[in-house]
Amino acid sequence: MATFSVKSLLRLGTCDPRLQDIAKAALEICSVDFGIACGWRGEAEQNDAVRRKLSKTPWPTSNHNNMVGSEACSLAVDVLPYLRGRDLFSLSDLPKTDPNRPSDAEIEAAFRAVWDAFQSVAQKMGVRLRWGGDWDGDGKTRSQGDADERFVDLPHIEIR
Ligand SMILES: [Ca+2]
Ligand SMILES: [Zn+2]
Repeated sequence: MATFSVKSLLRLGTCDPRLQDIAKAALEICSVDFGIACGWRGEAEQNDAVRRKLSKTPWPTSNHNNMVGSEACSLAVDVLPYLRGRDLFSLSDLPKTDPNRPSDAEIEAAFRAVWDAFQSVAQKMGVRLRWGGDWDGDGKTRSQGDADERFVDLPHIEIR
């Protein structure tokens, strides 16, 4: 049985309970192993993400900032696939000449596999999700020719 690491579980624990259930069920059926890079973000973390161009929405307008009362209840999760036993963020940081670096197509395929698993679980649960690789939900990413996808955020999955 596939399980998340303690770190991933802590991050997932800051998310809307529906997202937690979907992520756990998605891990069981996904063709690639993955962890949770981010759930809820506080003010400093959110504004830092905007500065680093990882997010476009300043605190408190991101779905990563959602709260219910005083409790974190992120409506978005950032996933982190593993390829060949290493996490994709560290792999994609490798120089292009490094033979261990996956191609851009491999990287996108890994994120899409995680998205497909989330989507398949969510549809059965009747929850509508949106993926940061295909914001308009037409099935196409920017690399597949969808010029409307101006902000590519492959790790990001949110509740609509
Ligand atoms: Ca699209
Ligand atoms: Zn995100």
